[in-house]
Amino acid sequence: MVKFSQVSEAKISRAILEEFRMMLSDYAESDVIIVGGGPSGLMAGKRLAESGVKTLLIEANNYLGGGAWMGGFFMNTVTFRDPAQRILTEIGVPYKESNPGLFTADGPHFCSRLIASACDAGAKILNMVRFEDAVLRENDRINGVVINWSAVNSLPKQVRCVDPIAIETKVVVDATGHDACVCRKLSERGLLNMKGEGAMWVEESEDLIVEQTNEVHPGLIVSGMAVSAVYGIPRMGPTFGAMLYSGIKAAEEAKRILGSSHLDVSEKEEVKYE
Ligand code: 48F
Repeated sequence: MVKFSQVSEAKISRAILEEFRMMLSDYAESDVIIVGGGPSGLMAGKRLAESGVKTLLIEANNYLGGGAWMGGFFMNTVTFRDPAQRILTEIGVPYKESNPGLFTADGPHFCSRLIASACDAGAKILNMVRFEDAVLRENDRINGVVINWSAVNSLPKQVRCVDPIAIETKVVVDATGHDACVCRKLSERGLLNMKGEGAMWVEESEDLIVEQTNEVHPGLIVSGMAVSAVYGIPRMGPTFGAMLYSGIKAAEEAKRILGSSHLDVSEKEEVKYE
């Protein structure tokens, strides 16, 4: 029979509080904040954290994986076009070739492996936390994000006005999918032009989305389907290769910006987090 160690309720509560406090305190300043934990955000998080970049991913839902759990039409088989099967091999997802150059995998297996690889690489996650607004500095450069618990939106009106908090970073990645929430906030302020998503055309869409994954505004990179919302690129439906390669390109762009960055966020006091 298994016999668990004797640990009181208070100790369990304190362990949670301490760990979470240390994490949030440490990640109040990071190198990169990725908003959105769908396939493109997770892939970007994996590649950045693997390179030693201090990366925080913010996700409004309690679960990560975005639209990739269910594929299309609530059918949880997801598709990938060549060469995206190479990434499936990299993260350990079994797949089949159903047509030349077209691969299928199980959505839940794909999502869970992708989440695990971002976490294994060292990306930190804040789930049930919603991006509300950008922090802007000189010349409107993005310098952080304003966040609040997602549940705040469901509170009665008299307490819904609870103030959010802001956290700082050198680079933000908008990986919020079709909504492109970060870009939309800048667009509302007249700082960014958004064309809106184009109609479905997979063969055009995938290549263009990866090609156009770039820094859309100083300090802000757009990744995944958010690219389509910004540039008017056709949508693609339930095929996910471009989300992975867009995430990889977003990570490369972020590293390029960090390489040329003269900001001093990481020079501030480091809080130890083990
Ligand atoms: O939608 P999502 O999966 O975006 P993606 O990574 O991939 C798109 C595909 O799933 C699919 C497609 C092509 O294959 O057409 O749709 O570009 O993941 C976006 C994530 O961002 C979260 C949202 O809950 C989802 O998990 N998100 C959206 N708004 C916010 C947010 C917000 N304001 N704050 C935090 N997270």
